[in-house]
Amino acid sequence: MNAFFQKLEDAAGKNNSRLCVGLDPRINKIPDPFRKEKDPIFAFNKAVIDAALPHACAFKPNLAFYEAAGPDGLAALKKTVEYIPRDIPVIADAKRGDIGSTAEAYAQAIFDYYRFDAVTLNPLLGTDSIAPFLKYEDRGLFILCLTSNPGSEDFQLPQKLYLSIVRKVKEWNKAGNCGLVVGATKTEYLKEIRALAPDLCILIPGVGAQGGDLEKTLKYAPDQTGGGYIINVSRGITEPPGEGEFQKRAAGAAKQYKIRINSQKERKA
Ligand code: OMP
Repeated sequence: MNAFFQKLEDAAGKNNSRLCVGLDPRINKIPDPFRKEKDPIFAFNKAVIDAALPHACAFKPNLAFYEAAGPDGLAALKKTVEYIPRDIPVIADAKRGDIGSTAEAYAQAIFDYYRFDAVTLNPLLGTDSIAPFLKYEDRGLFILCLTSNPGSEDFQLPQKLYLSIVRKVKEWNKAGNCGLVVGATKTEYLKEIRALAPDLCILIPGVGAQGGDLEKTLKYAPDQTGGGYIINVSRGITEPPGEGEFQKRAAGAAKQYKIRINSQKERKA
């Protein structure tokens, strides 16, 4: 197992959790006490991280939300990556995909400057767009396979493009640094994806705000050893339901997701 996936498995074991917490700060949704701080995005993220840390195996900031806030947002992103304890992996949700020479710069930004442990990538531009990332053999690359949004029906489902992607990712995975992204709203396709890729780790977003089915997801997500998947929840934790103190609600939401994931695991065992 490469260094990133080993770190992910160690964190999952230590916290008994396959929950990845998405850090997607929407500036107009940040609660008041944090919004008044000098660095509202970082103050908010810090509160979410502290609350969710005992229940998480990874964090996944989506770069769009930081880019939307300009230079301050990017500074907050850097501070956020540095704040997360080193034994918990941090995944850059960047969905990068460009010609090789540009992909080179994207890879440097994500792995050398921000020092993320892993990244999400869009495979549409093919092998040379992924190659600069593949060179980072100790990191993780989660390649979009079948996404959670309605638009996945335009290109990914026709002619079963998602299965061609799985086959290509298996070719790319010589260093063991590749995984897949499959939306939790697409559980009916998860069984065939898992059958074709029994060993690849699958990052599964779409539970919570997008209404993905956690129970059905967990039926097919695990590999033969019971591992090899993580479930991402962003708004379900960063915009937790209920009234009262934010951090308590965020911790409660993360704990509940962890328990729900684990109870399905136990039922299957
Ligand atoms: P919530 O819907 O708030 O839980 O957020 C989901 C997060 O996962 C967002 O950052 C999305 O951009 C990301 N995501 C999807 O929702 N669907 C996908 O198919 C892939 C991703 C992703 O790559 O993480």
